[in-house]
Amino acid sequence: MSDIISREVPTYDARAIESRWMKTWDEENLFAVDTDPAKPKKYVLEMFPYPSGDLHMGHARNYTIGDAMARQARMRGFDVLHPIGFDAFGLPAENAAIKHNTQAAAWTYKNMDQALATMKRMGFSYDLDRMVKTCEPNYYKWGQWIFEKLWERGLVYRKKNPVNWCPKCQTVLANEQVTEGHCWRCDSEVEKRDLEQWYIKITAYSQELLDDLEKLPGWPERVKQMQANWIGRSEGAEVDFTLCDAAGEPTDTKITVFTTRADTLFGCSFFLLAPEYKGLAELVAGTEYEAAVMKVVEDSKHVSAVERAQGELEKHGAFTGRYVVNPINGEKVPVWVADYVISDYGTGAVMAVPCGDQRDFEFAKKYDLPIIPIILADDDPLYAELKNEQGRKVTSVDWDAAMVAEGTLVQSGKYTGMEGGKHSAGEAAIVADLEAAGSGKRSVQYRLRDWLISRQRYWGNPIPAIHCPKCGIVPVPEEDLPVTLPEDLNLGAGETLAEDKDFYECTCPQCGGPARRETDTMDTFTCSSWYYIRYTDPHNDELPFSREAADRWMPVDNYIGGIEHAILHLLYSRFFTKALRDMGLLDVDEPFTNLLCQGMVKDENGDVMSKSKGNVVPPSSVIEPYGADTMRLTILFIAPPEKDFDWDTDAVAGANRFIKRAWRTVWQLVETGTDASALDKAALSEEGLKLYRERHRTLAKCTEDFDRQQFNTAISAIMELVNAANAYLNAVPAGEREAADAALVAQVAEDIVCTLAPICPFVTEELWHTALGHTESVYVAPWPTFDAAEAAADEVEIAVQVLGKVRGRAMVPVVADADAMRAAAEQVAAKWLEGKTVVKAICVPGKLVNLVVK
Ligand code: ANZ
Ligand code: ZN
Repeated sequence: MSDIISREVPTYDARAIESRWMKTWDEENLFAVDTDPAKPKKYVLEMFPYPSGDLHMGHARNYTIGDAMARQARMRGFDVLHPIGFDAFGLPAENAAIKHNTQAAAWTYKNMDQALATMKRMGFSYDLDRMVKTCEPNYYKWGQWIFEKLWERGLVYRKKNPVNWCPKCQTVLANEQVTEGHCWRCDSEVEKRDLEQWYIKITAYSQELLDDLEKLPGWPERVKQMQANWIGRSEGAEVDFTLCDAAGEPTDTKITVFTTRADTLFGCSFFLLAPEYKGLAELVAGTEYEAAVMKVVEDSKHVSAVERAQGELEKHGAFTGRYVVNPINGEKVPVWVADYVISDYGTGAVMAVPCGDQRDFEFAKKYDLPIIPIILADDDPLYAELKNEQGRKVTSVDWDAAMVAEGTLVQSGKYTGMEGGKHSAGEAAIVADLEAAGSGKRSVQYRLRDWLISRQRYWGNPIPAIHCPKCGIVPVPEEDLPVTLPEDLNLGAGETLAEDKDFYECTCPQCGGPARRETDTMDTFTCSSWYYIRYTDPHNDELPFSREAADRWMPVDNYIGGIEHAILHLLYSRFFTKALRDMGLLDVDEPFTNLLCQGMVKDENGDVMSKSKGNVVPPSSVIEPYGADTMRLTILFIAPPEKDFDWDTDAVAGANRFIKRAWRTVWQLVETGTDASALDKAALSEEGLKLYRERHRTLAKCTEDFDRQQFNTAISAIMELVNAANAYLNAVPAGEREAADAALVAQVAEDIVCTLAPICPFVTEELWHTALGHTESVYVAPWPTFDAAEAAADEVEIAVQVLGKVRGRAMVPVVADADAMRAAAEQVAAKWLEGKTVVKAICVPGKLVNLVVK
C-alpha cells in the first residue's frame, strides 16, 4: 500500500483543465455532426431558450440532462444530432429596447452571446454550425413561407372576434396564453376587445391531435392528459329550441344548444344565452328588460372567458322577456342571459337543467327559478315517490346541490324509468327521437379554439400579407420573401411598425397599385413550432428543410424541457408537424418520440428561485469555484431528472469530492496497469476476481440506468466501481500484481473514465489523454462493453460442519449439487472423519454442509 500513496498523483485543477479542453473542442469543432448513415440515428434536443439574459439553473439542468444523453448515445455508436439555437423574437427584447432606447436586435444578440459562452463553459456538445436564431431572416423567411403554405391550404384566415387583449403588453393573446384571466407573460388582467385578427386553423386537426396522443408512449402521462383536456372533446347532441315572439307565440327562429345531457331535457326549466350571443341586443331592444340584460353584457367584458367557464365566480344574469319552446315536451321556458355561458363553446346557448348541472343549480337558486327533479339515485328519498311518475308532480326541491350525474329518469314522459347520465340509454333514446323529429342531432364539440397568431408588436416575424384597396388581402409573392423586419425603428421614441412608412408602403403584387403592408407580426410560438426541423438542414436556402434531411433525423428521439410547455409549445409543434406532413414536406406524424419534463430547481428552503425573491443561485456560483464538471455532476446526482430538487451546497461539495476521488483512483490504477487487452479471467487473483465481477455488475447497472435516464443511480453505479477499484488497490500492493490483474486494473481505469465522460466531460477528457494516453477525444470513445452474467460469482465458500461443529470451509461451484458439496466437505473434514462413517450429509446450497457420522 505504501508505494501507492507515495506515487505522485497530479493535482486536479478544474480551472486549468476546463479552459484547456473548452478551447481545444472549439478549435477542433469536435461536436459537429458527422452524419454517418450506416449508424442508427439519435436526435437529442433540449427546448431552445429565450435569450433573456444569462442561463439560470433551470437551463443548466435542462441542457446537462440533454448533453449527458447525447454524449452517451454517441459513445454507444449512434449518429447523434444535438443542436441548439435561440427563440430570439419576443416582447422582453422590445420592452428592454424601449426602456434603454436601443435596438431589440442589439439586446437579443448580446444575451445570446452571453448564453452561448456559458453553454461552452458548461461543455455542452452542441453542433454550433446548425444554430438557429429565429430573429434571422434566413430562418424567419421560412416561417413566412410556411405561413403562406398554410394559407394556401385554407389553414389561415382573418376574423373579427372578441379577443384577449393585454393592456400592458399592448397586444392580443391566444387563449393558451391566458392563465386564470391573466397574461402569461406580465400577469396583467386580460380584457376582451373586438378586433380583426389572423388565425391558424389548428382545430382542423383537433381529432388527430387527440388520437395521436396514443402514439406517444414515451411522453409523461400528465402531459398527455393536459393536452387531451385542452383539446377537450365532448360528445353530445345539438337540440333546437323554438324562439317565441314578444307576445309569446312560437316563431320560425330556432336557437340551438349543445348538450352532453339530452337525457335531462325534461328538467330544463330555463334557457340561457351568452352575453356575446349574436342577436341578443335585438331581442331586448326597446323592452323593459333591455337595461338589465345590457348591464350583464357590459359587466361580463371584464371577466375572462376562462374564468367564466370555470364556474367558480358568482353568476350573474337577467331575464330577456322572451321564451323558447322545449322540443321534447312543447313546454315554454324563459330565456335569460347568463355570464357563465361562454360564446365560443358549443353554440353559445344552453338548456339549463338545475337538477343536473351545478352551475344551473346555483343560478336557479340565486334567481329563484324552478328546480325540477328528473334524475334520481335509487336511494334518494324522492325516488320511491317519483319512480313511475311521467308527469310533473314535484317542481321544486330544497337541495343544497345539483343531483348525481347518473341515476334513473323520472318525471320524463315515456322515458321515465330509463337509465340517465352521459352516454346513457335514456340519452340515446331521446337523441334518436329528436333526430327522427328533425329537432336535434348528434354532435361532437372541442374546447380547442383556432390559434390567434397576430400580434401588434414589432419584434416578431412579419406576417407576409399586403392589404390592397382593390384586391383585398394578398400574400407576398414567394420570390419577395422574406418580408424583412426593419432593425432601425426608434422604439425608444415609441415608434411602431404601423407607423413606419418605409415598411408598410408597398405596391400590390396583383394589380400594381399602391397598397399597405400588414404590420402585425406572428406570435413567437410560430417560430418555435418548427425550429427542430430546421436544425436538420439549417443552411437550406431553397426550402425550410429538405425532405432527405428531415427523413434522416425526424422525429426527435429525446426532447427535454419544462412542464410549462405541456400545452402551448408542444401542441403547436404537433400541429405544425402534421400540417407539414400533409404538405408532403415531412413523413412523420409526431415530432417528439420521447419527452422528458425536467423538474424544477428550487432554493435550499424549497422555494422557487426568482429574481424578485433574491434567492437565485446562478450556475456561475458553482462553476467559478468548482468547475463545470462539479456543476453537471451535482445536477445529475442530486435527483432523478423529472423530479424537483432543492439546491444543496453540501451536494456540490460532495460532487466535487467524488470527482477528486475518481481522479486519484484512475491515476493510481494506471500507475500499476498494463495493456487492458491482456485480461484473462482464469488467471486473476482472488481480489482481481472480485473487482472483475464488480466491473461487470456496475457497468450493467450504469448502462441500464442511462437507458432509463436515471442519471443519479447511473452515477451511484460508477461510484461503486470506484469503490471496488479502491478496495483492490488497498488489498493488493502495486509490486505484487499478476499480469492478468494489471490488465484488469487498466481496463477498470478506462471504464471509470468512459462512464463518467457524458456527465463530467472535462475531467474525463483530461484523464483520457494524460493518464490513459489516448490521442482521440473520449467523446468518440466507445462505451464499455460488459456481460451482466459475469457479475455472478462462479464459486462460493461454504462452511463444513461435522455433527454441527464447524471444522473448515470449502470452495464449491455455485451450481454444485448435493453430491458435489458432500464430496468437497468430506475432503476438508477428512481429519474428523477418520475411522467413522458418514451416514448423512445435510446440504444448504451456498451456505454449508453438515456431516452426520457414526
Ligand atoms: C344540459 C345539461 C344538463 C348539461 C346536465 C350538463 C349537465 P362539456 O362536458 O364540457 O362539453 N354548455 C354547453 N355550451 C356551453 C357554453 N357555451 N357555456 C357554458 N356551458 C355550456 O359541457 C357540456 C355542457 O356544458 C352542456 O351540457 C351544457 O350543459 C353546458 F345535467 O346541457 B349541459
Ligand atoms: Zn391590389
